[in-house]
Parts: sequence; structure tokens; C-alpha cells
Amino acid sequence: MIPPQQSWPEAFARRYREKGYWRGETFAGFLRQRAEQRPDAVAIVDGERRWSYAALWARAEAAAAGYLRAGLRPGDRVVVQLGNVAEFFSGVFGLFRAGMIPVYALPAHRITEIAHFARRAEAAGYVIAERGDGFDYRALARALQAEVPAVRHVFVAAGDAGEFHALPVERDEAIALPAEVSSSDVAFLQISGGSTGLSKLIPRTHDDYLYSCWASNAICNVTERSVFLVALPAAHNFPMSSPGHIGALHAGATVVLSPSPSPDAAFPLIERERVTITGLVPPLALLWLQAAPGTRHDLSSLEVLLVGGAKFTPEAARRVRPVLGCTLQQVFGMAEGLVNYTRLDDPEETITHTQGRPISPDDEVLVVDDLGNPVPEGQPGHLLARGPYTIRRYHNDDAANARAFTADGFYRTGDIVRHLPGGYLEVQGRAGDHINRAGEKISAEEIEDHLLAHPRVFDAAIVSIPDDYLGERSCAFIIPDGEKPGAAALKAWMRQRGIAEFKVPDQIVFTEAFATTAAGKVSRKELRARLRAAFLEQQG
Ligand code: OOB
Repeated sequence: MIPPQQSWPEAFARRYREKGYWRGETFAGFLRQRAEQRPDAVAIVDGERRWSYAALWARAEAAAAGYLRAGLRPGDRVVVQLGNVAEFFSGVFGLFRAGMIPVYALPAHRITEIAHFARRAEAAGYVIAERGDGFDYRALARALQAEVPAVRHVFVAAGDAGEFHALPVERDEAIALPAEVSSSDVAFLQISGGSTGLSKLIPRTHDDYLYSCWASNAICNVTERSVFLVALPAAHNFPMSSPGHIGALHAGATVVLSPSPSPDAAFPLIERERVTITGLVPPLALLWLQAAPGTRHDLSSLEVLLVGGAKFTPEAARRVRPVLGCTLQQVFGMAEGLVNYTRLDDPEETITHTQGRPISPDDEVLVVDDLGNPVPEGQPGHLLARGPYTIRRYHNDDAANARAFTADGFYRTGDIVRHLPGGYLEVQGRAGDHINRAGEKISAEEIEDHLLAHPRVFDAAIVSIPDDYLGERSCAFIIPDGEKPGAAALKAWMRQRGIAEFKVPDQIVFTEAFATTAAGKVSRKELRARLRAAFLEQQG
């Protein structure tokens, strides 16, 4: 089981319960209830497949029995790596029903990342599809079991299971399913974007996460009549909880899965399913704004477009209503908790120029200087957050916990923001060194460590460079050790190390020396900043 010290101090927990934020509800509990209340309503649409709430619940129970029959036990952690397919939902709700704890990997992750999650979570199982986007996940499962033998059971939720367990679709009645878990238990582990080193695991409880979802429903006007399109990867925190597919299912609404966020895939689905709400990262929102005027598809059902994950410029934000005919909602959130939204009835200026305000009256938000002292309203500073759905600790990572949380339990978000009247926030940038590449967070340190393992790399620094489309792209500055390895060869070598494609540097610049390293006194952070400044100056 997940150790109890990862929860809130009792006085806070009591307050959050008394105020009705934490309602004692669990993931399996709410889905069972919806299946009883509206058995025939459509829960999931995946291509031609339409699963009712009753069908989804039946599949979840069948999956739960399958996990138990194979030998997994309640409390076990199970890495889930599935794309936007219906089986994501039967697989994950099956784990909840069996009292097991999903660890959400993205389809893009490869062996290095998956092995890290499995080790850190002490996972006993792994759930995949046979293939996704042409990639063979069973080969990845073999590599994982070779590297982390504690992962005893692999389940193939879609496609040919081969030597692994197929995820059952019919309930084995001989298997007894366990009683419901406590709502204050950890429900799942989410992956952090993280700016230092490898991704951290984020423990979210049933109580805290479901609060953020149903409260988001109220803010985004999601009701049982809503149709939510999952355009981004379903395992990402943004399309999961803001208000996301979990919010939509909690409301008894319909969740439509898009295999890709591109207009080509999403626009026909919006028309066919009369989608009312979806969420995108800024580069995709730009793509949709570009494609919408020329489309033959009817997008008029769309009421709300959420944009978040990275800064959306006011210029682009202004175009959403005239071009897409819907209301923009900016969302500034993080898998660790705190989520801010612009409200649907906010003045246009607020919607286009701010990243919203927190979900909860009990979200405590501080904007402080480098020494931790509050700065006056309107001045930029570090954002700290504490509240009923913001974690107090990472899972199994003392070093990260010491860095990321203050003594009184505030999470250091790493974001530089301005506090505006009415509690609105404007994101100004990051304090930490990561690259926000189209909403995917890449730790500079993690990539530098990979590069430094190359025999012909003497030193490496990863820097974020502004990019018209991606928002930021990654640039690796490399001092070769002897002969240059060649940019293409170096990228190919990075891929072979088994990392997600989005982490492979977009650009590689070879240099003789980092003028500053000789002094030996410059921090990595400062070095990155100097390289970046020199590069941008050179570009004019
Ligand atoms: C979302 O979650 P993560 O965990 O992938 O990344 C969180 C970080 C934030 O700390 C911030 O640096 C950046 O992503 N971010 C934004 C932003 N939304 C997130 N920066 C500027 N403007 C925004 N609107 O990305 C996430 C989680 C839930 C909802 C939405 C996004």
C-alpha cells in the first residue's frame, strides 16, 4: 500500500471534509452509481464502438476479475500505457474496482521511462495495447520484465495478447471482487513534468482528485448533456481532470476519444458526435484556428474550448470566439494539483489575458520573492500552492520532497506568475530549467544526463528556445570529446536509449567550450541562461 504520510495533516483533512470538498466518493464507487442511474447512456465512443455506462462498468468488473485471477492483489501498483482507446477506461476502472493503483504512463514513453516508473512505484503489473501508432508495446513489455522482474504480470487490453494475459471482457464469476477502498487512499500515481532529473510520481487520492473534477464541471458547465472530446493523450492530467474524461464520466456525460488531436481526426468527430467541449495545448489550438475557416465539418456544437499546459498568447486567445464560435477557457494547472480557470462569464479581457483563478475557495496561493517573502500584487514572483487537491509529497522521493515543498506544506510550482485583482494569475515564465515543448515538460537535467553518457560528448547543456509553433523547442549545446558525433547520429543514439521521442533535442549545436565552465563557478542554471541568451542574440 502507499504509505500514509503522503496525506494531508488531520486538521486540513477535517476542514476539507467539513466543507464538502472531500465527499467520501471513490472512482469505482461513482462509476458503479452512474451505471445504476443511467445504464443506457453512452459513456465512451471510440470509432464505431459505443459503450453505455452499464457496458463500461461490466467491462471494468471483468478486467478487475482478470487482474485478480492472474495474481495481482489490492494495493498493487500497475503501470498503464494505453492511448485513446475504450480499453483505457475498462483497464483503469478495472484497476480501481480491484483496489489497485494505476501509474499513468504516456504512449510516447519508452523503456527508460517505463522502467523508472515501475521501479519507483514498485509496480507488479503493466497494462498495454498490442500496438499503438505502429509501435509494438509487447516488445516493450518484454524489455520491461527483463529489466524489472518485479513486474510479474502484463495485460494486453487491446489486440493480440501473445504470451501475456488478455484483459477479459466477460466477468469470471468465480473471482470475488474486493470491498471498496477508502476514499482517502491514494487512487493512482500521475507522472510529473518535473524540471530536475527523472519524472516524479504524484500520489492523488480519490477524495482530492474527484473534488477537482466535479468542481471543474461546475466551472466549465459540464452536465450529463455534455459531450467531451479527448483530443490529447487520455493519461495526461489535463484531459483527465480539467474537467476531463473523469469530470465528464462523473457528470454522466459522453466521452468521445480522438486517436489524434489533429483537425483531420477531431473535426469529423466533433460533427458526428456533436461534441460540446474539449481541451488543447496552445500549438494545437493554433492548428485548429488555422484549419477551422476552411473546414467542411460543422463545428457549431462546440461550446467551450479549454486551452492550457503552456502559455496561450492573448493574440491567439482573441481569435478563438470569432473563428471557432465557442468560449475560450484558459486553464493553468499542474498534475501536482492546483488548477486555475478563466470563468465562462469573465470579461473578454480577462479570458484573453489571464490564466484564470483557482478552483477552490480553499486553494491557498502565495506569490513570493527569492527569499520566500510575499511580493505586492501585480509583481512577478514564485507561485506556491496548498489546498484540498494539491499534494503534500511525491511518492517515494525524499530528495524531491525536500526541494519541492515548504515546511508548512506549500508546493513550489516552479512557475513565475503575477497575482492580479480578483485572484487571477498571469503566468510569466518558469524558475526551473525545463522545456515546455507543446505542453510536454522536458527536464534539461534528464536529457543532459543522457547526452553525457555518449562517449564523444565531453559536456552538454539543454536550453529552451522560443518556437513559433511549439512555444518552446529544445536545443542541445555540445562540447565534443574529440571528433564530433554528428547531429543525426546523436539523435539516433538518443532514441536507442529508449526515451520518449519528444525528449530528443530538436536542435544540436556543437561548440568548442562553454566560456563559463572554465571558471567552474557558474551554476548549470546560469550556464543554460547564458547559452540561451547568446544563441538568441546570434539569431538576431
Ligand atoms: C499541465 O500539467 P503538467 O503537470 O503537465 O505541467 C504543469 C506546468 C505548470 O507548472 C506550468 O509551468 C505549465 O505546466 N502550465 C502553463 C499553463 N498550464 C500549465 N503555463 C502557462 N500557461 C498555462 N495555461 O500542464 C496541466 C494540468 C492540468 C490542467 C492544465 C494543464
